[in-house]
Amino acid sequence: KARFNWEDPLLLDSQLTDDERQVRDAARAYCQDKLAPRVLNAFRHEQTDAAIFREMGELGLLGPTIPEAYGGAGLNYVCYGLVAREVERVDSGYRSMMSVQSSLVMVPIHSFGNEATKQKYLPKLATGEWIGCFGLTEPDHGSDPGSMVTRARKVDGGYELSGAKMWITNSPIADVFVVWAKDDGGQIRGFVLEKGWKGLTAPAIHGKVGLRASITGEIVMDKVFCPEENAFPEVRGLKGPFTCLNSARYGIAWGALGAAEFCWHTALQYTLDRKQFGKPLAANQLIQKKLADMQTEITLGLQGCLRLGRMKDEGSATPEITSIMKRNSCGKALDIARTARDMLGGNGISDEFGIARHLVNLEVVNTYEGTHDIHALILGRAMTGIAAF
Ligand code: TGC
Ligand code: FAD
Repeated sequence: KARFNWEDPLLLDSQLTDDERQVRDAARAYCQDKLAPRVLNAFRHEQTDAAIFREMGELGLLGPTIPEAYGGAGLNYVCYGLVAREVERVDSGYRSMMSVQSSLVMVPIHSFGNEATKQKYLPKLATGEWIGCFGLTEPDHGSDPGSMVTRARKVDGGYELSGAKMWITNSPIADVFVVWAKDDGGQIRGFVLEKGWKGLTAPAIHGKVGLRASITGEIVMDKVFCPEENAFPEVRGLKGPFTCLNSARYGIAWGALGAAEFCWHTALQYTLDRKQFGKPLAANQLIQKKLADMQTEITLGLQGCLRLGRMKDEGSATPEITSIMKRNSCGKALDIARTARDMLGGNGISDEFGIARHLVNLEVVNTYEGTHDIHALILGRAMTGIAAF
């Protein structure tokens, strides 16, 4: 007789290959042994530990889908998603650090860079020796990056970049900057800049109430010279940055549910342990309904993520499906974190229990890489043919 597995009702585990399970288990062991013990301090004191990049690099967690010839692990997208889920189970900030490096820096260099650029940057980004960041958002252009005002003026031997990018993960500690700017003809192009180039600075943004373990900053470019070979030769328009976002949004879809799983499991254990009115909180119908809602949304969401991963691996995924999954995972994870916070009562407010940290992190995750509503509009356009942006 089949037995109900409350933690994995649709038996996701059994739908993975042995290799995928191995990657998942290795990532889980690293995250629980090395990241979980650091996160409380990192979040409390807004400290980003750059050593994490090298640790992740050693395990092959940076650019996992990039071919081995360029230093990547050559894994499939399902593995990438499973890793994101494990990292974000500990903290969305750590997943942010990893996914920017992997999807938003290594993917564009691999997809759009010339051979010399790939050889120069990818191996060092894969080991974590170099840290990367991705500059698309500007102070006045977030959901509408097509209106960016950063300019790349053609000069002898290359381009001169001027402008400012805002809310950029990793930028203050980055060695490599993938930035998007409009050329003289008004077309969006991608450029790879390096720390220390004249006119390039990346001041940190302090005082974030979420994602405090992951440093965020600006990118300020005052006539930064970028040689021709560091401009992506072919890609033009928003297709460039959005190709990277398709990969990063997919990782977020898995990751947010990892954070939600942490909140669900913590709320379950807490309500089993804590007694009020002479019985465990878990003995109340209202509590059990909340737990069942969490279980249902996480189970369905993870199954959708796995399906999207398989579609990416077989080449049938579309950006719209990614919007469905990114939007659903973030919105549901945020609801779950809020409910779990409530179920822990006063302790839910303490950073010691991790729930409030996940809650404020997920507020960010629900906003970046396309807000919840922007993804609804992408889907609305796909159904109606009407762009309502
Ligand atoms: P639209 O007309 O829709 O498209 C313009 C061109 O881009 C192409 N395109 C895509 N290509 C590949 N993948 C996708 N997902 C694509 N989406 C669009 C499209 O085919 C078209 O190509 P072409 O050849 O015809 O020119 O452009 P729009 O200006 O109307 O776009 C509107 C909208 C809302 C879809 C878009 O701007 C959007 O998604 N806005 C959200 C902005 C966003 O996601 N920003 C993310 C910044 S990076 C970040 O947040 C990193 S946080 C990371 C972390 O810390 O983990
Ligand atoms: P806005 O675009 O001003 O949106 C504000 C509100 O208006 C939202 O609710 C939005 O849904 C809504 N809205 C906007 N347009 C419409 C419309 N047409 N119809 C209905 N509602 C609308 N960016 C990068 O490029 N690289 C990074 O590494 C990066 N990391 C980040 C890290 C953090 C911690 C944060 C907070 C942000 C990061 N971002 C990054 C930026 C992020 O992608 C943007 O914040 C996001 O795209 C939203 O843009 P915005 O903040 O300008 O909000």
